[in-house]
Amino acid sequence: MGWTKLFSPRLKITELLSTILGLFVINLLYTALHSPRGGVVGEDALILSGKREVVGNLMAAQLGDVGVDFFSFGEYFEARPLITLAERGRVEVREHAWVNGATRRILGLGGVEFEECLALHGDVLVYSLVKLSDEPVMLRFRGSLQVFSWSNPNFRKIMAELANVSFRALRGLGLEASYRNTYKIYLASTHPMNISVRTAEATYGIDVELGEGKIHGFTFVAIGAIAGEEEEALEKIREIMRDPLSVRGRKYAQVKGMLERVRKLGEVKPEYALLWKYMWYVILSNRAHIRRHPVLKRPFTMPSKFAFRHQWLWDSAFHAIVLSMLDIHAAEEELLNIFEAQKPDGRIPHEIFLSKEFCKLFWKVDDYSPWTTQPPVIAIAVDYIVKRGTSRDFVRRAFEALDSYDRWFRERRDADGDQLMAYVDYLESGWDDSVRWDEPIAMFERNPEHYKRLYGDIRMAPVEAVDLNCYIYIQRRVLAKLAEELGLEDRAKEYVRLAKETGAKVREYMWDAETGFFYDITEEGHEQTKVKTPAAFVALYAGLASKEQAERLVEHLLNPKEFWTTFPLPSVSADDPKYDPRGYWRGRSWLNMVWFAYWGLKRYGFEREARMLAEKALSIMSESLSCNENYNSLTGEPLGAPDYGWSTLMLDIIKDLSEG
Ligand SMILES: [Ca+2]
Repeated sequence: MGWTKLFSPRLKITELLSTILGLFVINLLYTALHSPRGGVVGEDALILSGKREVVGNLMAAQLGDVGVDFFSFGEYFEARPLITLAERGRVEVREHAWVNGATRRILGLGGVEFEECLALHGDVLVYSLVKLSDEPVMLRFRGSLQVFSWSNPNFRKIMAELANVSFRALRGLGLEASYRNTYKIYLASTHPMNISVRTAEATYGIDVELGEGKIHGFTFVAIGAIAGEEEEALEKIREIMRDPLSVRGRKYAQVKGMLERVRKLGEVKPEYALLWKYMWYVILSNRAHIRRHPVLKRPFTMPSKFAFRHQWLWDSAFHAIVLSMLDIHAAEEELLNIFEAQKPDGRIPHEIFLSKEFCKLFWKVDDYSPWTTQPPVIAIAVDYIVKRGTSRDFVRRAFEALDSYDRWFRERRDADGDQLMAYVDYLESGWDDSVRWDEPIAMFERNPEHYKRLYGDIRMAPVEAVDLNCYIYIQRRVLAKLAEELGLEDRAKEYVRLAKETGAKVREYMWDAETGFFYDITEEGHEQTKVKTPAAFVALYAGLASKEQAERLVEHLLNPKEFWTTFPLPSVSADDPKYDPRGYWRGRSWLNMVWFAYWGLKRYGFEREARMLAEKALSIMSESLSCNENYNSLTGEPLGAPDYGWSTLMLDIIKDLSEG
């Protein structure tokens, strides 16, 4: 295999020269592209100053002070840190630019200047540090690779056992780790790695001596592979060690290609131009493709490669809505995995894990999906795909999937048969920790046997939620349209009737005239829970509110004491005693709710209010140049996962604002 030659402590001089020449060219390119304030200069370049995150296919990484603080490879492996200096010294960041998905910094370490680059393309990560000063220097690095833990280190050993994880030091090469003998990862370095292996983790130290002159560098590579393709992976490592900048070149080209496609959508308002480009980068970069996965057969979008690394039902519906603006095929793919995962009883599952072992550990279910569903917003995405032009095959496939899904709701989420569906699990609601579920969970805990008799699998007293039933109403309207398109007149009539029934019940039971708001109700007894949340504004989106009800809802929406906070639409009204501006679904703001409210307002003719709402959210996102999972509703601070998929729903709104 010739490992000794490949991983000799120093790169050969010819290789170094080509590296340096490459760096020189790239430096010129940077100088040409990089404006001092980090704005966009080149038409097809996305340049952000100070951004630390890079993503590939299953890989994601985040820069630390020096090196890579955070790294993950699907739901298989992670590292904190992947590579960093063993001893903390004074680090001076002299330049930091993120260009088309790769980072480059000029660092001063104890007076010596280095150029540091991090790039990720596909399942290949390259980190390099090249000395720009003359004096010789000795650097000591350390790093690690661990079994993926989903933020619970206690899971590591269990997962290592469930998935037959192994770590192996390869003489002269570096480290090999294997997950279920299927997904593999290789770590390699230009300088020898001193590796120690434990059950669920490997750690390593690397001594890097860089001699006099400017041509010395250190390169660290991580490559993902699949069983049977180990040789190809090792060959790739050899190639990259010869030409580390090739990975960055491929990343540039990939992102440039994305931005060229986006350009065809036309211009948007100048104040949103940079955010627009960046959010397109986010939604397109979050796409992933897993080989040899029995359910995730097509590419799909991860909500965030930094926190949520598999496919979720309602996230994917939102992703499909955004993707349908640019690429109908990608939007269809987003839903086809989900249709494929549909269970024989009609349930479309909540999520599809990359790791079956993790699903088992978290949900106690021996499958890639748990026993729950998620907010049924797929029909909304299907409607967008149909409107923006799809095939008859897709229409038929979507009708079949949604038809049996709706039947499943009737059979399994409507114990009292009133055509108002119930959430029976807080995670199923998508609003995981919401104040809405505090009382239903307490009710369940007081008498679990009673509820188990009604529903079997259940973790809170059944709630006929306002948003859920608006979604069901819309789903039935969409099903009626699809049936009509397929020439199924009777089915179309049936769904029109079912939609009417659900719609009428939402109006009858969920509206409270005294406070002028829509509330969730308990399934047993139909009592309103009186927790004010933006779920009520979905009634505007669905068109279920009367004109008078809409006016009263808008008063709540525009009230700074309720929903008109710094970042609008907190997940519970700011006058609720449990409101916490940083609380997860207990006061943070989420962009999918802004999207529903925006189109809901427009539907009732509140054009000015819709624009004000969008501008309030967009100004904070533009200012911080962020597309986070959620925001502190009081301060506007970006929270949760960075580069979050459904927050790109704001692309749909930017387009509308720019055309209007
Ligand atoms: Ca019911």
